[in-house]
Amino acid sequence: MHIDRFERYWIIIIAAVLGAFFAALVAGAVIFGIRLPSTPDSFINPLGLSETEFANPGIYPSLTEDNVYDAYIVARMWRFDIGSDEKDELGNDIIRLPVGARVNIYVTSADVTHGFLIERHNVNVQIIPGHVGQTTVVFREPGTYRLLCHEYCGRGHQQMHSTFIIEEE
Ligand SMILES: [Cu+2]
Repeated sequence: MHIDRFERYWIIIIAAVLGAFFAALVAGAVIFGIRLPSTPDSFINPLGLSETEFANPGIYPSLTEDNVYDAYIVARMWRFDIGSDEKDELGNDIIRLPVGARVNIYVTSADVTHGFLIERHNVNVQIIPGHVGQTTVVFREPGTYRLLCHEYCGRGHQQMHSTFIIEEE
């Protein structure tokens, strides 16, 4: 079969571009751990959170593993309830954890759709009332990281954030 010289070049270029896209997809999934949003892990009645594991929001150390925590977080207009006694000047929770902490996050909303993003970490969850969002974060570097609501949720949205302070042991 005869293929014209320029047509052959174009076939090679297109094959190379498709190969680069596929390599980026594989690298994103394998190296950077990027996953598509999946269906929620469980459903919950947003009006009856007081009868669920979200009745007492907080960060609870794992009973079996060192420096592993389970976090139950309720987003509501316009704050994240993480059960911390330490607050910033706006009344938002401040969480202190040791460096290397692995946190299994369970988050739900008591009212409207919120966002859940921890800066400089691979955490970006949409919080939908009635759904339980689940993700895991490992704080490898000491520092101060904000947790932000990044979905517009009403007139107090811009003050809806919390702070993780990761400390050297
Ligand atoms: Cu918001």
